Amino acid sequence: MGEGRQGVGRPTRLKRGARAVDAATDTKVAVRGTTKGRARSATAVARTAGSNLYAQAAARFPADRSSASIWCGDGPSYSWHDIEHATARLANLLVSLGLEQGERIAVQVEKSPEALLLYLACLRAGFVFLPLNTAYQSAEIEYFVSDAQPALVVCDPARLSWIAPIAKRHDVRAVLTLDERRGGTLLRRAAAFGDTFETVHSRADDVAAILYTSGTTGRSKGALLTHGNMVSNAMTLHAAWRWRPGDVLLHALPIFHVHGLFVACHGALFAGAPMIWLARFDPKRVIAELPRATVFMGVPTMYVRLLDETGLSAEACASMRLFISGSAPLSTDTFRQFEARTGQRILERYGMSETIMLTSNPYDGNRQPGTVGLPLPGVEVRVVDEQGRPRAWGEIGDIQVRGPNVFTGYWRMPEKTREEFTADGFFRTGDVGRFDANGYLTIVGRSKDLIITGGYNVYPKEIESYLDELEGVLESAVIGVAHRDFGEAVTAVVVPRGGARLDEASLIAALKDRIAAFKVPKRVHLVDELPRNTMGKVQKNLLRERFAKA
Ligand code: MLC
Ligand code: AMP
Repeated sequence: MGEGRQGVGRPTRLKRGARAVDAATDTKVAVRGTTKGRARSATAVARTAGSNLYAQAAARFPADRSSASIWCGDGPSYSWHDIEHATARLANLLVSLGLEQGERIAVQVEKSPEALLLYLACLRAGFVFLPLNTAYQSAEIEYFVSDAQPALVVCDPARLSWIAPIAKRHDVRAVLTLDERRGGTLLRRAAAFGDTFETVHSRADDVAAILYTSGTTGRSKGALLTHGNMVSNAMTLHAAWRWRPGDVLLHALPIFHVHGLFVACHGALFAGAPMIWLARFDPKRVIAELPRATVFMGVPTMYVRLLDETGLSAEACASMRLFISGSAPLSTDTFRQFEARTGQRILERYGMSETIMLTSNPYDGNRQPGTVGLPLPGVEVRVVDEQGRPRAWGEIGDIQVRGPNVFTGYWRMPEKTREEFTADGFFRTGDVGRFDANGYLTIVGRSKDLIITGGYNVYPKEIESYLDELEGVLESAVIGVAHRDFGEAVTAVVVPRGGARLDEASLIAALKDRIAAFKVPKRVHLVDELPRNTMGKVQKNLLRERFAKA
């Protein structure tokens, strides 16, 4: 399969503040599609497309469709017209592959505007988008493909040699490629299609995306998020965070998770706000771009790294109206240091793959450090005891949630879905917290055995099973220990099989070959035995204490 460069969106080179040249006049990129017929107005499309997430967003694109929607530094930039035309070409291509509505499209590609356009095209055509972390290696990809049974896989050309055989083994009908510089077969093939497409009609309960969340018991679960879930949460956040004309989002998050793809991109798209698009988080680059932006979203590790830069100052943030943090706990220390340096009080919010956003500190009221704020309008959040009885404020309990944003269930796991919902329809988050007298929620821990490192979730069980398969390993326990940069660092404690000579570096190297780098333990400690309670359960709290300073 040859890998060429091609343009599907015909992006324009755009100076900041300048209007985009209408894509139709850009003849630099050969586009063989037809443009017969005028596109109907976005509002008309939104009406006929029901709850389709793309249609709902497009109805809010700015009236001047030739203005910029995505700025990519020195690379090509996109107008709102470009988004409409490029997603139409891609949607036409997807339909031409014979995909049926509701079929899955698994995507593991580097961050690029075209990757976002592919997501939007899936929505337009009524397919289910399945984003995959670019760090995932073959064992992880094999599982997702076997479980989700996608009809199409889109991957980086550099990974085609090992992904294509996986796809073949699991009867995937087509594999296309996309790299971060517009190379690959996806765009080349899409360029042959027309740039108009009638966005399909979607019902609120039609599935728009599957997000895999790692499993506490081994198997990863695919959370099914509907068009209705996403539209309702996007509209709620639009109001809660006061998106407004003139906003510019500085986008530096990965786009294979809720935070970067749904919260950030939907926020900008529903506000008709342009995005400054950074392929990866680089603190110096973020600080350099701040004067042109008004909104930034990041995980706590990003704020810690911004604070390490001397360039972070009140002047650098003068145009900014909102810094948002989430995906992991933001320390009070980081909140205070950030305020002292910039005058900005970071707004912390809380959510998860299964529910999108649940709570937020207020835009106008007091942003209380150490808390994740108040339940968002329309979202019910309760803290309950082991019998499911509501706890009084100040008392710690399990956090359960209900609302139009909460997912419908796990892909082909009816049992698991039933277990995770209460009889009255609340979802058990697995997080533990308490409300204060003013209704602010604080997350104090998790009932699920989960490590959050730099905003990514790692389930110890999964890493233990990989470790236990290694030659010379008798058993292992994986814990999170406090880490200045990542918040928590994945740490393994390993018992060698009798006589086996193991060393830390080779165990780490062996895991790196198999699983995503962010899941690989930063340290491996070798011990003679694991501490156990009378029931035989490993006492991870003792291990956490013992290795806290390691
Ligand atoms: C990278 N590494 C990590 C890591 N990210 N290790 C642990 N935890 C992480 N999060 C590894 C790298 O592979 C590398 O390994 C080594 O650590 C150093 O990498 P780095 O160069 O420092 O990392 P970098 O590429 O700069 O990435 C750091 C980061 C990134 C913070 C920018 O992790 C990131 O973008 N995090 C955001 C995650 C996110 O979007 N979460 C949202 C989930 S949605 P080696 O061995 O190769 O040297 C969700 C719901 C909600 O949770 O509420 O939002
Ligand atoms: P994920 O399954 O990747 O979507 O991760 C969701 C989990 O991230 C939640 O269940 C919480 O444990 C955690 N999380 C998200 N936001 C916050 C926050 N602001 N503070 C603490 N934990 C958070």
